[in-house]
Amino acid sequence: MTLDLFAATDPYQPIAPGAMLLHGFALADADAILADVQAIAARAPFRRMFTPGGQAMSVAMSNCGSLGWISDRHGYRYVAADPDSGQPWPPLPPRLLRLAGAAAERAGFPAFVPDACLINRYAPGTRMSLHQDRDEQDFTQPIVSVSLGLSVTFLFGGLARSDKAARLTLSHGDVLVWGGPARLRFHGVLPLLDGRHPATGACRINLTFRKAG
Ligand code: MD3
Ligand code: FE
Repeated sequence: MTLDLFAATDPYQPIAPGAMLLHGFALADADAILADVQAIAARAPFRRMFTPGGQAMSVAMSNCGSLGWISDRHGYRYVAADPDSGQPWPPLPPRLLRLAGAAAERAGFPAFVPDACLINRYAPGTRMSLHQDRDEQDFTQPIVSVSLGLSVTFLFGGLARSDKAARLTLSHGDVLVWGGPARLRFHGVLPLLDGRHPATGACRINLTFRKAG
């Protein structure tokens, strides 16, 4: 047998029970996804939402799908219409539905059909503090996240806020799937560093696909 000194490490790695990093899984679709995001943002523009405490979040957000996540002084929740326009959120493009389903299946969650896609846009300096995603109805459903553009340091903690968080770099085309025992882990991202990416310019785009209703 010959030793393969150039063997690549497996691009699809479990990072915790129930959590899988699919490195580069969305790379081939990246430009098409970004075109979809632009079309969505033309109808449901990115905006900074307010926390229930009255602080503007630093991340700019939009949504597509039959439900969209919002935050305002009344709290966090999913709604069928964009509060800025009164119109339904733009539909989830079939390409995005297929990508999210394929990633979930690859990570061991077959038959994932999201009804909500939250789109986060990070400018340099923008961060997301440690939180849990618990506004969805059914925690047996996974969450699929797609990272595009500038890389960021992602923090993944445990089930208690005080658990020490591990760090992971998320780069253009990476897909993360969180389900099972990882579904309620605390997570966040460090402030985005200055930079430019050929696909997005000076920003990072993250899409999270959820079965919210
Ligand atoms: C771990 N977004 O939108 S994506 C969020 O990069 C959110 O924009 C971050 O956290 C971002 O809620 C992180 C990775 C991610 C998404 C959902 C998770 C990790 C998760 C849900 C449970 C556990
Ligand atoms: Fe989250």
